[in-house]
Amino acid sequence: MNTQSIEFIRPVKQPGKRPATPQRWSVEDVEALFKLPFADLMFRAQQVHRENFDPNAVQLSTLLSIKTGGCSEDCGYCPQSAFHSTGVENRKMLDVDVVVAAALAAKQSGADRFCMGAAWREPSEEDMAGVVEMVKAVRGLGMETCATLGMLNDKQTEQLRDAGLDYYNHNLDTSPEFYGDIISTRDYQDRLDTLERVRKAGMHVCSGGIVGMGENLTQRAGLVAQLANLEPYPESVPINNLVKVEGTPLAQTEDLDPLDFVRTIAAARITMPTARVRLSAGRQQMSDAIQALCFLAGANSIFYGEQLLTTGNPEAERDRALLEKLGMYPLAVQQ
Ligand code: SAM
Ligand code: DTB
Ligand code: SF4
Repeated sequence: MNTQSIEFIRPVKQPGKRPATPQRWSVEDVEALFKLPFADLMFRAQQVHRENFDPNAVQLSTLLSIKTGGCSEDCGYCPQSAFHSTGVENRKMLDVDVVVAAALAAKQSGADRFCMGAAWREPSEEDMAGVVEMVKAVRGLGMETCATLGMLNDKQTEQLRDAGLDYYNHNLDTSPEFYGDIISTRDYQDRLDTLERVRKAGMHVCSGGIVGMGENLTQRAGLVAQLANLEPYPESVPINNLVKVEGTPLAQTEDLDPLDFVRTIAAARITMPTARVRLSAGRQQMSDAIQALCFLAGANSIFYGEQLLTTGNPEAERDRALLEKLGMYPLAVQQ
């Protein structure tokens, strides 16, 4: 056996170091990754993954929708937009004790991070008071906290940081070129500005996107390049496969070839070596085999629990069985 390859595949269990000068990626560079023979792409992704992480440990985040539906944005994929009739019931912000009970149940089920999502364009002052209480209480349970509340101003990022929020999720969603086909009520720069504020306040950035919305390969590569060129790139990168919800403008979009989804994960891993790449929405529609390929491609995080925000996710028991079958384990167990 070639000893050099053994050197390459030794897992490093303490990720977190980042290259002093991160590599800049052109859209063409990322496109070239997508066009590699599948085995070559997977090999490169595995090399990068194993240089930076224990390849068998998976981080588990549980999501809760703390405010559902009736959103004033027109995101074409989203069942919670007031522009689309999807049958999602509008629900006002949950009480703190309901959120804490859900977080505790998630912790007991094995999750290490709890992510609170709200169908807002941006939170109001009153909304922020409630969220701050939730973040403090969930942190008090010893879990990592994440929130996704829409656009934020400077004061709000500081409030969240002071409450102890570990991660703020705000997705770029797609490439700048395709963005206008999907959303018209806020622009790409608004998203970049919010990410910048989150970074400046000192919180970890969670930002990714959705594939399978009808974008072409260049546009898919464009999303990955945008994320990879953020300085620094996000600590957490959710890659969602579009969940097609009846009543949304994207409900009839043609399915993305599952291997192209796997390639997107691999490209994210190669271009953002120390990021946690999350195999996010769309797992309920995915076979175990494709999910296993995603882990091989460098995904090392999932949403864990029966529900995403308004749509379904695999049962926790099924996920535990899948991880066991693959010889993988939750990060919380490994620590
Ligand atoms: N309203 C806030 C915002 O948009 O920033 C936070 C919640 S929003 C639902 C969070 C993210 O969920 C979106 O940015 C999008 O990437 C993802 N998402 C929403 N609907 C989806 C769908 N049908 N399929 C896949 N991902 C979806
Ligand atoms: C992310 O990138 N995906 C999650 C989370 N961040 C907030 C949301 C997925 C939502 C899927 C559709 C739904 O359940 O409403
Ligand atoms: Fe609103 Fe967020 Fe859905 Fe867009 S993705 S419609 S901002 S809840």
